Amino acid sequence: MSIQKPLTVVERIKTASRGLRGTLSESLSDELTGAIREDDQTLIKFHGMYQQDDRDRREERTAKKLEWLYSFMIRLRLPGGYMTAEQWKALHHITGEHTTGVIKITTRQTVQLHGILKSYLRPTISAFDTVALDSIAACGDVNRNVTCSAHTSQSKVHAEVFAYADKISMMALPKTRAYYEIWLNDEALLEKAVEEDPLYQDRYLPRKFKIGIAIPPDNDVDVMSNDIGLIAIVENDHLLGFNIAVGGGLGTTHGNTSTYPRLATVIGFVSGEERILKAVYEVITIQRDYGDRTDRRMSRLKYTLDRMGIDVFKKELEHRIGFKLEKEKPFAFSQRKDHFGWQRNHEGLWYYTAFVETGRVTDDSKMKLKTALYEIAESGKAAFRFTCNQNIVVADVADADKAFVDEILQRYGVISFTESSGAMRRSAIACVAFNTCPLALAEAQRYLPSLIGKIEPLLAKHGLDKDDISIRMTGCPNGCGRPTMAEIGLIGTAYGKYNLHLGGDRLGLRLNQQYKSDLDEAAILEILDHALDAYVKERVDDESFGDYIYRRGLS
Ligand code: SRM
Ligand code: SF4
Repeated sequence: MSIQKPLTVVERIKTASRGLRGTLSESLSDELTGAIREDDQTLIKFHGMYQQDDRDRREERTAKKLEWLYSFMIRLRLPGGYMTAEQWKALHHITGEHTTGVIKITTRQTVQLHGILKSYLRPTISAFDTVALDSIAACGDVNRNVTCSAHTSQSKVHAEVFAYADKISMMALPKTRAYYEIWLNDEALLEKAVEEDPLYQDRYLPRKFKIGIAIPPDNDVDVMSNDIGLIAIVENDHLLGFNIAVGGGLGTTHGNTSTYPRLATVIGFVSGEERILKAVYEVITIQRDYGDRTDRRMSRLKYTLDRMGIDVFKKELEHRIGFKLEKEKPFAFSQRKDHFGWQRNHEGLWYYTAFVETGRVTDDSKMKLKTALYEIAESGKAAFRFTCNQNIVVADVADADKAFVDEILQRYGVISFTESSGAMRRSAIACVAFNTCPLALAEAQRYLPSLIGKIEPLLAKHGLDKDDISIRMTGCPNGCGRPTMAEIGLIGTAYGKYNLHLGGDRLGLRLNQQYKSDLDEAAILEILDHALDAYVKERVDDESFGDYIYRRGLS
């Protein structure tokens, strides 16, 4: 007789939460602590917030017998990463009030604000609400922010595809009104029955769930890293439908060999809005019903899929949707980097993609990006779009306004910073890591820029300074900066130590492999120096660094 494994603690918290309410209201009114109750720390994620503490100050606070310096991070739900000028102005002011002051663009095309004290959470959410922004389901065991290719100038069907990001996001929102009650003082549910939620029921999903939409030839969303990846199939500027890929996910745990990164597998093609949404919905219900709820390390869709096998999974999906998926259509990606500088779309609107190092929008000695974007927003002459590479597009600028916007970008150093930054630097990604991420083992966004500063002379020495070799760093193996999809991946193992991964491609279609473990900076630089030297001598035609390493193998 097999012994059933117990459900995880998180499962108990979700089902007992009365539609994600828990005791959040009581936690918020407790003035004796800057923290919230333990179970509420799980529930608050479903509302788009995380309890964190300043890790730089832990030791000092502990020595003084003080509570850790708790604060909260808020992540907005922003399907397709789009914001109006009005919304940007509000975001700017909100950031200036009770946060660290930095607007952090994430690798999933939205923004996070850090350092918000408990007492400022409600006012902050309220302020976002006045401009129709929310953080519902930006985190937690639900569908997260739906990403969509950011470069509108690349395709005439962008608007049509982008609309799917919003439709999917709305379809997969939890039905509970808890967010409005707790954060926006809507009338409390009190003793009334909890809202019915046919999709999430009372247990939600076994784990986080992610959906991304790519429009070939761009794969700027790294579509294959998602639980569901939709690849737009476009013929003669007409959207035919989507290839549907399932089971992407990058997180692993050091030392736990059952965990692995996985790229999504394309299982077919689907067309027609109703069918497309139905297919997405039912992939989510399969994960809801078959995902592992006894071990959170093994509960993402990728593991469910590998346990079931692709054929059984597809059969189950077709049974649930009531029609057969068509054979996948051919598609090809040719790039996933951002198109920096000015681009024009088919309607004559202009788009400026600015380089935002590690996604931190702020004013510093390099450029006054935050001031520039605010001045543009105040003029109402542009909207804003975030990219999954942590950059920003100043969007929808009319021909007549281009010079005006350009002058602001010039005046505050945004254009010169974008143009003068090296190719590797501009395509790099680093996750947040210290000082706010509780899971960080090593630095990432605070360190990668200086490491690249040491790699740049090596690139110059080997004549590779114009080559945008992709480098991505994370402070732990959870994969928030998608390091296993880079040509050079650096994954933190301990303070100042990283596993070095090599051999990914530039299109997001091949994972890299671990080459060496626990390297310090000197060792990383030495290995890269040799590898770059060999690459220059032995590469074939226009072979990329990642492809060269992959062909030659790691030794
Ligand atoms: Fe992530 C957890 C930051 C994209 C995989 N991620 C976290 C937390 C919330 C730490 C925590 O659980 O307390 C980090 C907050 C740090 C902070 O202080 O802000 C965090 N993840 C981020 C962001 C902000 C990184 C960035 O610098 O941009 C990205 C926010 C995305 C968003 O807007 O929704 C972010 N995280 C990703 C991605 C990339 C992606 O989705 O394209 C991944 C890999 C893809 C995937 O999901 O497999 C990713 N984050 C994780 C995981 C590992 C999940 C797993 O299946 O094992 C965790 C830990 C967990 O869930 O237990 C995690
Ligand atoms: Fe934190 Fe790890 Fe994600 Fe980096 S990869 S933000 S260190 S959880």
